[in-house]
Amino acid sequence: MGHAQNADYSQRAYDAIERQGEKNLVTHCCFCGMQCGMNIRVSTETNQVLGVEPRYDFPMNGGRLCPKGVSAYRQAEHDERLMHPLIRKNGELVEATWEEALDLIVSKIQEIQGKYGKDAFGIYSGSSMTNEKCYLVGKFARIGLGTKNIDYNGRYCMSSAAVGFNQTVGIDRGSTNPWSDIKFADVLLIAGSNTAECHPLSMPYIWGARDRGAKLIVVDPRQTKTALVSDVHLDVRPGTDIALVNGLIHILIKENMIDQEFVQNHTNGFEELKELTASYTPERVADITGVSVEKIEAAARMFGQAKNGMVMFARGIEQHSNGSDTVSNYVNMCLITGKVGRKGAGFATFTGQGNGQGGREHGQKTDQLPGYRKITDPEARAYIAKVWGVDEAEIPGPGLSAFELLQSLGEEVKGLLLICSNPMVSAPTVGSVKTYLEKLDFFVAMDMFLSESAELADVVLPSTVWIEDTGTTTNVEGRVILLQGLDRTPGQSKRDWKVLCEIAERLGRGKYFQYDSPEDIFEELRIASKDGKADYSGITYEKLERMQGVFWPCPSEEHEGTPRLFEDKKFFFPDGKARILSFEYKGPNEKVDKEYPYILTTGRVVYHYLSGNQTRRIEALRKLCPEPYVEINPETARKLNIREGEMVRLVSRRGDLTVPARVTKIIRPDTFFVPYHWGKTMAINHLTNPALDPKSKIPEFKVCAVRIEKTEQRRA
Ligand SMILES: Nc1nc2c(c(=O)[nH]1)N[C@H]1C(S)=C(S)[C@@H](COP(=O)(O)OP(=O)(O)OC[C@H]3O[C@@H](n4cnc5c(=O)[nH]c(N)nc54)[C@H](O)[C@@H]3O)O[C@H]1N2
Ligand SMILES: Nc1nc2c(c(=O)[nH]1)N[C@H]1C(S)=C(S)[C@@H](COP(=O)(O)OP(=O)(O)OC[C@H]3O[C@@H](n4cnc5c(=O)[nH]c(N)nc54)[C@H](O)[C@@H]3O)O[C@H]1N2
Ligand code: SF4
Ligand SMILES: [Mo]
Repeated sequence: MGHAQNADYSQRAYDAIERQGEKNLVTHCCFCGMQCGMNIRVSTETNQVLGVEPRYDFPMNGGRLCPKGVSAYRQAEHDERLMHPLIRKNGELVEATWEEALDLIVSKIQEIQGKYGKDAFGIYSGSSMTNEKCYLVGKFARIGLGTKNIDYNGRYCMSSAAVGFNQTVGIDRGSTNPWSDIKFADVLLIAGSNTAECHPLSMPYIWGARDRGAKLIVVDPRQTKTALVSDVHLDVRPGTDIALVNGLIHILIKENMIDQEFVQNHTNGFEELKELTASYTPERVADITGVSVEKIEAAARMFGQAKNGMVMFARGIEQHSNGSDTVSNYVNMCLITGKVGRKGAGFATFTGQGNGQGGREHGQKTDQLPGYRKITDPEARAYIAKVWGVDEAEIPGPGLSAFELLQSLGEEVKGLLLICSNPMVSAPTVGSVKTYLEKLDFFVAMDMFLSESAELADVVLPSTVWIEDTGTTTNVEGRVILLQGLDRTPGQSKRDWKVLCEIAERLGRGKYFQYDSPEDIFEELRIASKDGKADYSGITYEKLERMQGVFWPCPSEEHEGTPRLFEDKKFFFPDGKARILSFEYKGPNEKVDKEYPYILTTGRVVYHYLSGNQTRRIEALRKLCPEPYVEINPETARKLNIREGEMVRLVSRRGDLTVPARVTKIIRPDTFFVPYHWGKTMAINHLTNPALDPKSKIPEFKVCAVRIEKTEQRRA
């Protein structure tokens, strides 16, 4: 990543290159929450996708793309794209017509719901879809199928951040500030985020702050590329962040680095925090976290003495059985030092999926209705019932969360529609997930490539790729943006939203699903979100195009949107005050012991995206990173007599995986790291712990106990 002088490119005039015989489709990357702007180059003659160039006019990425971004377009003409519906006949998936496929789906839905009740048909969806599709799938579940059992992959991703923000500041917008604010911070504390690999185009913003003299503190058990350039790297033992933050707060209080005025007037709960953290002395915290006293003190002072600063975090602190509370504790650092509501002062989670933000606002979550409304709130139910034109009693209550939904397959839930997720790679204990899926009476999957999960389905429906889908997403900043779709559906592929509407039609629920375009759906979403926390009612497609996106809340057409939250220091509780909550350190659900003496943590590499079903098919990316591996500290490797490249077997209480060793000093000696982008015999999720955070229901992907064995064996 180049060293940018200035991360704010919005002033720069730039026109897309015009080439003969080509047109440019103005859109955004389908991968991470940065939602970088790109022009897709399309042949005017054949409508084929030819290539891509970054957009200079979109302020987030100003003329840059990361390795995944530059190759994402290669999905469009990929020869492995699904081009026909598939139906399982005599054990094999064979080509079928839409008529056959939809008839079968509808008859199975009716049969299962007739026999076992409405909730026996479930939906498991995903946040790589546009807001329009996420909204529609939530509505389809509730009043198309009448089931309470819908949840989505964001449960594994953004759910702890959501609970943490809601319980502390009363609203869940991933970032309090626009990204252009980052450069005004005097200190950045980045915890559990491999920013350089997972949100690469955030790095120019961090460089922007560094250019102005900002200090950088990174909390990560690994010396990631981001930690490498930090002033202080707190190389924390996985699962101990609550203790670490208590230790930092202890020093901030002891050395009078608290913003008394802010705490007094705009928060509740400080005295309890002071009392609880009193026993978290630097020595005790060093013992728990494995981080030295000197580094803990240096970081606390660096953060406390800076006027402006931001705390930013990601799944490294969130995918834990106490992930929600860890988020709240990190936010406490900003609250007690008054670093909120200004340029360069605030907090953010790095939103994971492209639409990880919007996807958690409009009703894909089982406990939620559009506009970030609670499905149990009578007023919210009455309002949405009116928008949808149904009786309130027709809207079911909350159902099962994502992993619980998988566990219920074959029991409470007998039929499943999987759309935009690949749990056979991404869910914990993938071995048992296979067993659950096989217990289903009927399983239909919608994807553009045959994923490890779709392979097990009774019916597979061919979706379009994102380039062919018009719609909006909401990026890491809370900025709603418009993606233009190409007018084509190769082979027999079909847009997801149309498929849902057609199934609804056949179920006799068509009158609730009359849309001619994604914009029609968005117009309904605007109304459905009105006066909700995530209020999109003032946003139109025209405005999105004109303004390079609009930050929610945006309650009226005249309103310009809300780039920065809490400028008025009002938090979303009746008394307007933020809630400082305090947390005792308990540690991860599974602790190391004699039999399983090492910690395993899992995550990502820059070249692959999530379950890998998209990026593993792109040759350029596959070549750069063809298989998983395990990072082992040289000291540990020496002790165990493991050499670089040798095959080792990692074993947890739930499963095992054989991978080559990568001996590297970037990782702590007590910890191993394995990336999770592969399935079947290459899936690290055979080992991970399905223990859930009781508040957010996120699985503890970031810590489990393992042992390691040398093996001569290659993988099967
Ligand atoms: N290249 C790439 N980019 C992506 C994605 C992708 O798959 N590939 N996925 C997108 C999505 S959906 C997401 S959710 C984000 C994820 O983005 P990140 O959360 O940044 O990615 P991870 O690799 O899961 O984990 C981040 C870091 O957490 C550290 N970590 C592990 N355990 C702990 C702990 O206990 N405490 C602390 N402080 N740190 C810990 C790991 O060492 C790792 O460096 O990335 C998005 N961007
Ligand atoms: N061990 C471990 N496991 C993890 C994590 C971890 O850090 N460690 N991270 C977790 C996180 S943060 C996440 S977000 C999950 C993600 O896990 P998954 O939800 O499995 O991720 P994807 O690979 O994005 O799956 C999306 C699937 O839908 C398809 N798809 C993409 N776009 C569309 C669309 O518009 N329509 C349709 N119909 N299909 C589409 C893709 O081809 C792909 O097969 O993994 C989680 N699992
Ligand atoms: S940083 Fe994220 S949005 Fe930008 S090009 Fe890379 S994957 Fe795409
Ligand atoms: Mo994610």
